[in-house]
Amino acid sequence: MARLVNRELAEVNMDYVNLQESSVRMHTNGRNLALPDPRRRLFTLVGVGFGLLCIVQAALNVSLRLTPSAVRRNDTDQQRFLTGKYIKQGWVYFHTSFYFISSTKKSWQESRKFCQEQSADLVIINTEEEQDFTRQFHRLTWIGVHNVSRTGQWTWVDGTPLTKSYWGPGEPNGYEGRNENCVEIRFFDRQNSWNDIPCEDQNFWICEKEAAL
Ligand code: MMA
Ligand code: CA
Repeated sequence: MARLVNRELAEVNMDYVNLQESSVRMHTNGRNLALPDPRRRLFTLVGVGFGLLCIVQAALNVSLRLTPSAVRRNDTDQQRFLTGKYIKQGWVYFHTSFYFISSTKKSWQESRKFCQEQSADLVIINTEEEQDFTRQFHRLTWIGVHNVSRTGQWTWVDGTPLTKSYWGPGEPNGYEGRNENCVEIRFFDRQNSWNDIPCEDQNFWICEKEAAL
């Protein structure tokens, strides 16, 4: 028993002595490192491994932020925010868009500016149902058609030319030589309800924001 203890003590001492010796050796080599070679190698490995993990994590962070699903999530957040805003402000939902029907009057340009400030634009009519929707309010209302640079080219506010139009009888006529370069819903009793009219006139207006819910 006593011998065993002694042997153990001796081994511990030897370890200690070896350790001292090697650190002294390393120190005298001028490298000033306190650990023996195998341990130093282990620490280096752990350090390099950790560094690599950090790089991988950083790369993942960057790439994840650019994935389509992350973009979709941001779009959805944005859409939810806008939807809440439109509902609170009394916009109405029809088919796949929100519409704002004004209760005050403005020029065509000012009306458009109002819509754009709400992330929307003056209404663009793509279907017969939408055309009927715009004339149910029985008011003179601006829609998103104008005569760009007075070339006689009637254009939607998104830049697309008219494919289907709903001009009233005898319209557009540039009445008595006037510059009638904007379009209003005027003959709301009939489906062909559009009239060209000076853009400076004061009218109600309809904004549209597409939002597939
Ligand atoms: C108004 C004006 C014109 C329109 C005619 C239709 C009198 O002028 O709105 O743009 O063409 O009415 O009668
Ligand atoms: Ca006219």
